[in-house]
Amino acid sequence: PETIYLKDYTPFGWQVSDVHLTFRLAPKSTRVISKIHFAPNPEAPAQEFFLHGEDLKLIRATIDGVEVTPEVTPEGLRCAVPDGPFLWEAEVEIAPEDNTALEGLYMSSGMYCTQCEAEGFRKITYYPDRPDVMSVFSVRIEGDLPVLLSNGNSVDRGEGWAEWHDPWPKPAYLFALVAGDLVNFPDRFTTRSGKEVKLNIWVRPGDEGKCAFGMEALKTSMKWDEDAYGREYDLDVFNIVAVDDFNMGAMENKGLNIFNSSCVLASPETSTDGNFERIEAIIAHEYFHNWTGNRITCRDWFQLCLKEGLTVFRDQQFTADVRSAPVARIENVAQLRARQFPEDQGPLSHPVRPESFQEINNFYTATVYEKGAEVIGMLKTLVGDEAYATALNLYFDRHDGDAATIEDWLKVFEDATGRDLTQFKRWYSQAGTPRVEVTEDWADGTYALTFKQHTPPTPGQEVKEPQVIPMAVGLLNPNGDEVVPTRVLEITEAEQTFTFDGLASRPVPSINRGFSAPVVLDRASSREERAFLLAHDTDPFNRWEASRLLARESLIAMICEDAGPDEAWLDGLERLLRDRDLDPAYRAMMMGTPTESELAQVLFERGHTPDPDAIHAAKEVLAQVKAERWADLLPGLAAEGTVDAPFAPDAEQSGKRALGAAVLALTSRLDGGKAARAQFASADNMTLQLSALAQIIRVGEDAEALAAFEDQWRHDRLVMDKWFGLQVGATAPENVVPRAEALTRHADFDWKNPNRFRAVMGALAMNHAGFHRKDGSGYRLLTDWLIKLDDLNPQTTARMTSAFQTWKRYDAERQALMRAELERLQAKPKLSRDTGEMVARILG
Ligand code: BAL
Ligand code: ZN
Repeated sequence: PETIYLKDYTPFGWQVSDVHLTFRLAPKSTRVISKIHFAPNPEAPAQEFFLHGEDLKLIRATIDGVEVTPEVTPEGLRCAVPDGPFLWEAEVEIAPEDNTALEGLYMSSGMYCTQCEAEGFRKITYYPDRPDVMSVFSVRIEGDLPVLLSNGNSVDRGEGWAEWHDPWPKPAYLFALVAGDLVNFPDRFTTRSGKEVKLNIWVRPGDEGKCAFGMEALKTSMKWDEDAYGREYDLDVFNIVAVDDFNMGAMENKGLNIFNSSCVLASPETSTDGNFERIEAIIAHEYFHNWTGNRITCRDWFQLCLKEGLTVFRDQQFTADVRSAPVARIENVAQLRARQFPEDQGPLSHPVRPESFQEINNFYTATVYEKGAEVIGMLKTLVGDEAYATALNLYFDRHDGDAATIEDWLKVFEDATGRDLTQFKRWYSQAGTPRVEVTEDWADGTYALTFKQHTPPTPGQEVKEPQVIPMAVGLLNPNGDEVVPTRVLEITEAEQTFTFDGLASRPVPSINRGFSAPVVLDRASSREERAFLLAHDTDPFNRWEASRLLARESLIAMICEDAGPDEAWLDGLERLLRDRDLDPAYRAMMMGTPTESELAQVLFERGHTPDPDAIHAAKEVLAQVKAERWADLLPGLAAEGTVDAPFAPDAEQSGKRALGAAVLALTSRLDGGKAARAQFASADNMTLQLSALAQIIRVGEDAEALAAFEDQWRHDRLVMDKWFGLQVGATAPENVVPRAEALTRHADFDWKNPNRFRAVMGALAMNHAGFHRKDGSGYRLLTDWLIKLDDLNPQTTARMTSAFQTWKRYDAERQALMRAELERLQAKPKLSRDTGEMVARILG
């Protein structure tokens, strides 16, 4: 397959002023008629006229009304064209019902829908399918279905047809069409300048009762973007559609967002608090794209982080504002460490702005999204809130209607602040997680902190230059009082020292407060110091971090030295758990421990070969010790974790339920699951029902509860995804593969549905000790199914190969088993470009 390079960017040779599309819908033979006005692009070099097109049957094509016979290839068509402006008309036939890749126009449960980002539009008609070609679209849909939707504003409609017009020029990846037997959940929003906007959430009949939360989240997001960024909505209508078969979470098509139904439908009975929080964030994210992504889009796909990093940053700010800021920050960092760090520290490592790819779908990654957001957070920290706001206003003013680049983005900050961001830009070009070694000095009232930064080599990048690292630091005196409040140290050198004068005693530093930079800190600190920070740090993130490090080191000592759990840490944690002034959500987080995968990574970095069974066993012992040690404390905490009010999915109630769930996980180790069974029987919301079921599964005698759950929920696909996933995710390591295997034979294992496939296979890959069974059965089962899915859905298959990205951490036998499975996948006849690229990168 061809590799595409950022350095080869060339503008398209023509501009497109307007596009008229007519769709005559039929499952096996949809006709798409396009009329497109092209005019030579004065900014572009001379080139042949090439339109992208894949899996299309060309019926006819004309230029200025005269029939032409283009040269058609599997990737598109070439044609001789006039020197000046011309009208291109083409009619193609496509078969949405046969489109299992879920890219382009496809069918899901009888409804037509589209997914065009990144390069799906070329499966709809011949077109310059690249984000820098922006045009005004008019669409006519003809089909025997009650609801026919496309982007923009409704122009007119009648029985079996509808016409739409989107006045805002857009690239083809933001095109969308939906047609089906849908019902809507309507509302309205008045923008701050008084414009009335109709809002709709479109769902399959029967799902109307699951729209209210999403609608509230949408209205809150619209208001927040006005208040926080001064951005108003710009069409008469905003439509959201829920679709069952969807590769991603959701898609920001202009005026017609399409959502994986799991990311928009919610009710207390069927959704957990985690689902509610995620749905709120995704609705916000897609809505915020209207400005950061749609009004200002990307010049090319290498600039993906321009819209994704910024929009994730904005949705994280939103969540921090509408929920608890410290809890949100801890969740974001935990997510970054769980998903982005392994990517950045393994064979799939790539810069936030990649410089080459074979298949762009493989770069919708945690690095582009989450590290991309961290980079913007650092920029904001460096320039300050006010300058950030000025720069963003300049960005919107200067680039509205543009397909922009990272250079454009950084230039607005340079122009707004006078700063030179040349060195900062390395965050976009250098892959890998920087490691920062910290040493300190104390003499005559002066305290010195020395930082040495180093980024290990990553594929294709052996040598790294120093980056700009905003390091937020505070100092505490030995009594626990803060003597130097948070100060941002700007590290720019490979090694750099910062001093603090006039201190009465040697301070205890709190470093990288709020996780001001996405780096790994290497600092030799004592247990006592961490316990001190756990008790006294004023920065809630670092207080949590102190507990995390204590937990991690305790577990590592248990694994490597046969030590018992760290008593001092457990005492410190207990004091904190007893502190009723602390938010229950925060205390629930404090009760968490590092994931097994994270422990494996730390062991690997320290020169040990991680043993997944030993890691799992240590976590089990630790949980048992906590349960026994805190037997008296747990009932009180359980009471604090009980909600005595009608269900609300807000931060306060969900924090309490999170504490309740953390307590139940310990209690069930003392009572054999009795409390969990009682909670399961009486639960009137999914959060309680599922946290109870998880403990019942963990304890072991779960057949009755699983059957009852299935009986209760077999009609609900989204709830059944939880049922499929949990019994693989929560069971003992030795049961994981047999259970996953048995579930693939369940009548409702609809493996062509990405959510269902991910429920089982994702849970298998995420269960560390279960997936890494020494006999290789976990690797084999996953690969069997990836081989099967690749023919139908390359995108989802390719994403799931990342389960193998950490293969070099493990012992020689496991490495050989994983390599063999990757090679088996690689040898599959007709392996997709998506999966082929991923496997080759993982194998290195
Ligand atoms: N643009 C793809 C889905 C999302 O990031 O919102
Ligand atoms: Zn996005």
